[in-house]
Amino acid sequence: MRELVFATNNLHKTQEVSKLLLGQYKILNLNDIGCDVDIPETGNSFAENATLKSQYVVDHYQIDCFADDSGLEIAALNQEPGIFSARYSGVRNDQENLNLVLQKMKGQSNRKARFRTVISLVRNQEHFLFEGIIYGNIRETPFGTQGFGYDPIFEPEGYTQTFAEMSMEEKNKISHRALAMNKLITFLKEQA
Ligand code: ITT
Repeated sequence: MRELVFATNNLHKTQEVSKLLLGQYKILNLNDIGCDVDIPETGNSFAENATLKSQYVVDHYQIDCFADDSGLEIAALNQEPGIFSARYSGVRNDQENLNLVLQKMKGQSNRKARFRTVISLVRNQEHFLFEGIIYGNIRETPFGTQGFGYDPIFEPEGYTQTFAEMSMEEKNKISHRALAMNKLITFLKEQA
C-alpha cells in the first residue's frame, strides 16, 4: 500500500484521516517517521507554512506528504490574528489569545471573521493546495466549553451557537479543517 505522511504530531488528526483513506493509503505521522524537529513555519501565509512543512518531509525523508495550517482572520483587524493565531498574545495560550482579540474588538461594529485551513500536498514531486473556509462573527463575550482556540467567540454564519457550544461531530461537519480535509480526501481517492 502507498505511504503518505501527515506532517503533524496530533494523533487525533492522523487517526481520522487514516480511517477515511483505509485500504488506499497508509498514513504515517511525524513520530512514525522519526521526525522530532519543530519544522520552521516562517512563511507569510497559511499556504506558505503548510508548504514548508510538507516540503521539509519530502526533502528529508523522501516520502510523499501533506501538512495543514489554520487560523482565524478578522476583517476589522486587517485579517489578524491570521498566521499568528496560535501565539497572538505572544504566548501559546488559548485564553490569552482570545482575550486579546476581545479587547481589540471592543466597540467594533464590524464583527465579521472567518476560519481558514490550507493543506499542502506534495505527491510524486507535484504540489497541490486545498482550502477550507467558514465565515462567521466574533461574539462580544465567550460562550461554550467544547473545542479549543477561538471557538468560544466564533459564531458560524447561519447558526446561533458558537463553535464551543457545538459537539465535536457538529463542528466537524462544517469546519474549515473538515472542508479542506474533504477536498484532499476526494482528490486522493480520484487519483488512487
Ligand atoms: P499544529 O500546527 O501543531 O498542528 P496548531 O495549534 O498550530 O497545531 P493550527 O495550525 O491548525 O494548529 O491552528 C493555529 C491556531 O489557530 C490554533 O492554535 C488556534 O488558536 C487557531 N485555530 C485553528 N483552528 C481552530 C479551530 O477549529 N477552532 C479554534 N481555533 C482554531
